[in-house]
Amino acid sequence: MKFLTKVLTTTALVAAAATPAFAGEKWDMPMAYSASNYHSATGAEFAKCVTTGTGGEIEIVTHPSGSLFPGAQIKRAVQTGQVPIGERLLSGHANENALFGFDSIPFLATSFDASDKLWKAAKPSLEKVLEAQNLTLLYAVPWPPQGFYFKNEVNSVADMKGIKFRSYNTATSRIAELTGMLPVTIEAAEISQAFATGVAESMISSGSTGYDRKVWESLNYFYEVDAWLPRNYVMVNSQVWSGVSDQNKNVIRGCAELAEYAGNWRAKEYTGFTLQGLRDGGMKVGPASEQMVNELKEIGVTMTNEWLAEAGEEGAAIVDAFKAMQ
Ligand code: PCA
Repeated sequence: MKFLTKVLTTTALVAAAATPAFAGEKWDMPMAYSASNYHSATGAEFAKCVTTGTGGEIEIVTHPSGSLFPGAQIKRAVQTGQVPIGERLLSGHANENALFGFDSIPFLATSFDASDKLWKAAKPSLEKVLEAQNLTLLYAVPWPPQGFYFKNEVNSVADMKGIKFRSYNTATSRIAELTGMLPVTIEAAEISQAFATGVAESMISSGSTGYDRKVWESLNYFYEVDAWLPRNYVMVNSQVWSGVSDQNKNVIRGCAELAEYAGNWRAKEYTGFTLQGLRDGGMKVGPASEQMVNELKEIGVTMTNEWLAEAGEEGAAIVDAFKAMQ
């Protein structure tokens, strides 16, 4: 007994000596997309930057691929303090408040440059909406332009009728309805299986997500439509944030700015790389037919009007501010 006490005491002393004088806080950071994706890589670097910059006072540990919380639950987990920080697709919340869908309006902002301007126009409104939900925005990074994936060749909206379509937000569900497809909401982490089992047979997304999920195993066509560039964002629980020292807040803000810059750069690099990856996987990658683009643009007008009606004056002000930057 005496011996055991001695061993335990010695072990405790050794353990105490091995840990730094100040035991830092550990922040688990759920992320929804695959570890190999640039959003996740950017998040991992951001985490490292914060851990180093705060001298270990705050250690961020990322959990990609929806391994800690699936995408649809991440915002709630951060809001309620189950985790202090997390990353999510911003437009994934458009069902709560139309303003979140500002970046998924078809054909409003179709390039990285335009998407950057649209983000600048929308950011103050979005920060306000998030703040009212106990969330502080840290940084946001776009996805590459969105195009259509299909199993078979599609040249017009009529060709889409009846196809099972994977959606990821309200805009993608609506586009399916307006093209006569059948929407089913599925997280990116689950799509390879959904396509393999036939639960879905098409989607709108970036070349990046198709590449990450190896969709060439099930699908054959990617049509570059450049419909919009949605955005992921990193949020921190506002109560947790207010408990962070000013010095560490500065470090985190600095790391967030770096992450946003690096993420944007990576998004552009990843666009061409992943489209080539789809080709190498055996897919036909190219622009959509003129007819299909024209028909989708008509649908875009309908969806723009619907969004403006839902998002009210604040939504209209975002679009006006964006247009004034052109
Ligand atoms: N990939 C994400 C959102 C947009 C994108 O390009 C997805 O498909 O879930």
